[in-house]
Order: sequence, then structure tokens, then C-alpha cells
Amino acid sequence: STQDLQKIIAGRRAAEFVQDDMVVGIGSGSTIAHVITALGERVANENLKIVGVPTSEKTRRNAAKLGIPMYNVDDVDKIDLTIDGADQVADDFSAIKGGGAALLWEKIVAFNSRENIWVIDQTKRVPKLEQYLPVEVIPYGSEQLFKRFTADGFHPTWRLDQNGNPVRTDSANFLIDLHLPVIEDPRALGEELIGMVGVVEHGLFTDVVNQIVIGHENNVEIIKA
Ligand code: DER
Repeated sequence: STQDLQKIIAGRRAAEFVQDDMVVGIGSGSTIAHVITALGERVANENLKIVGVPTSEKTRRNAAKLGIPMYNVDDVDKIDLTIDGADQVADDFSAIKGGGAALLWEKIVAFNSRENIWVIDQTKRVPKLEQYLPVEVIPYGSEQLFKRFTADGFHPTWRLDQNGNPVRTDSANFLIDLHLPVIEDPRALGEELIGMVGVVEHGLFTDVVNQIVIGHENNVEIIKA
């Protein structure tokens, strides 16, 4: 589809920001899969010297399979550049992430990176964040949290796998997806959510990104935050 093509050209363009000797945070999702493929080709064909830090076990496996040495975030001094995807990126450079159930490790890696780049296809661009917000919660007490989200008008739903069982994140937590109208103040909402006992992390990413790589019909747009 054209969206897949936009992901491919944006992913391959974003991979060009990676240079020899970098420690690279590698994101999760279908767009980043094209970044991983491009980096794997450069490791194989140009002997690119990089170390990867995964934002999910799936990314660790996919990158390692392509010959990219993978280290945990605590096994490197610092991450030079993290490239990740997003579900929505607003005009103020805030984002909603978590569609791929990796938001906690993604946020940990992002906040330990000198520079962050998000790679998206143009359908992810929105004036303001809206409609959908993943929240990672500790299983114990999550039913109580769910009821509180309902009472607060957040229209929560459990993230379920194809068998209808609650998805477990790589940290063995549950995900509750909130469904809200337009999010006018992502920072305030993020602070409200993080203050709730049992909430581990949420998918609002503000004050993080440095550059956005956007795949359009026939070109790639790069915007500095
Ligand atoms: O979970 C995330 O934030 C991922 O980056 C993901 O949602 C983006 O996924 P996509 O590149 O498959 O659209």
C-alpha cells in the first residue's frame, strides 16, 4: 500500500542518520522494521560499526538476526541516537506511542538518548493528539484502576491479544487503552496519569523528539523540533 511505501522510504532515510561508532536506540513497530533492515544491510555491506539498544524483545531479536550487536540500556554508557516510530505526532511535537505495547522501554531508551528521531508515515501527523492513549499498569489493582478510568470518563479498554487474553508487556505489565477526545494539554494529562498508583507509564511523549522524518506520497520530509 502507499502507506507501506511511505514507511519504507521514511525508514530508509532515517537510517542514514546512523554513523559509525554510534550507540543506537532502536524503536519498535512496523515503520522501524524498515530502519532495522536498512541498518542490517549497512552492517553487512559497509561493515557499519554500531551497537543497538532495543526498545522491545521483538526489536532485540529482529536486529540481532540482521547482525546488529544488541546491548541493554544499562550495559552502555549513553545512547547517541534513538530512532523510533509513533502512533500520532502533533504540531507541537508531542506524540502518542504505545500501539506496539512497547511504550515503557521506548520511553526509558528515549530519555537516555542524546538525540531522538521519530519516523512516521504522513497519516500519523495530527494538529493535536486525540482519541487513543495506551497506559501501562501493574496487574495487581489494575481492575480498580480500570474502574477509576471509567469513572473519570476515559473510556478504557483492555489491550487483548488475538485469543482475547490481556497483553503482557516485556515488563509483564498490562496495557489499558484510554479513548479521549482531543488532548488539549498532554503534559497535564500525563502528570495526572502518572500520579495514579499502579500506573507505570503512559504513551504521551512530550519534550523528547529532536527531528521527525515523515514519509509522503513521493518524498520524505524532515522537520527539526
Ligand atoms: O508503540 C509504538 O509507539 C510504536 O512506535 C508504534 O506504535 C508505531 O508503530 P508503526 O510504526 O507500526 O505504526
